Amino acid sequence: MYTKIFRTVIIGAPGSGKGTISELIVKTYGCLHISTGDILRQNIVKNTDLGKKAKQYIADGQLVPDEIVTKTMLARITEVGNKSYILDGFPRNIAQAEALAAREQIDAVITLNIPHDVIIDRVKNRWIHAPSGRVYNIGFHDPKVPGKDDVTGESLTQREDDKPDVVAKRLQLYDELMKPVIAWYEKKGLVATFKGKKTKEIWPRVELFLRDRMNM
Ligand code: G5P
Ligand code: MG
Repeated sequence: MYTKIFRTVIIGAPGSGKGTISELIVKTYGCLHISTGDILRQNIVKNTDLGKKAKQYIADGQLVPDEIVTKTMLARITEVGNKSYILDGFPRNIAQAEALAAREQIDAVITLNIPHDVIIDRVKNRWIHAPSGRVYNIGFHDPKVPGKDDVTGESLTQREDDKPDVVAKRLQLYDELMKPVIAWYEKKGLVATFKGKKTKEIWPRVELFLRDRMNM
């Protein structure tokens, strides 16, 4: 367990493995995983005001408006308090990056660079347990019982935004909005980029990078 506070942002296209790598970071370093998409999907399942506002944007592959997301994420970060965390899915544009920087000092930014054809293949096989955010993939990380969550036994679902036309839109939006955000963090000397097709090849490199940044 790492004892100093360390705040990481993970950036990558839809389906690039941000959630998967974040879970490995959580297991290895004991920090918290704060995922915007998971928070929004949990609110959709519970049909909260936030969920009702976010639902259509997500289904269409559009960003949920900044004022809603930034407020939600900064509130979550306040709740977390003085703990190490990995931020997944936030910031998503320069306005969000600036709002975050005004509040928090980020120690490292991991970017995942996975070919789009690999991503398109992967998300076809993605199944999730929306209430918890647990993610499965047929042939890569299968549930113990087909179609059921390992922990609760509840049914798994596919994401509304994993339909091929919506995935294409999300990939295009990612390229457009995230290049400037990555350049913005690069100027601050925070970025490490990991290229590859498989999480099992990328993860050992991410682990080494974090170990080095944390001076472990
Ligand atoms: P999300 O939820 O942030 P995305 O699009 O950024 O969504 P996504 O789709 O959740 O990212 P990921 O987390 O990068 O992808 O990938 P993952 O789930 O870990 O891995 C993808 C699949 O591949 C999984 O099934 C996994 O098991 C499998 N896999 C992993 N590694 C391998 C491997 O090596 N091999 C194989 N075969 N499979 C593997 O955002 C969703 C929406 O919420 C809104 C937007 O509408 C957004 O579109 N939103 C925001 N709106 C405004 N501002 C923000 N900051 C917002 N954040 C979210
Ligand atoms: Mg994710």
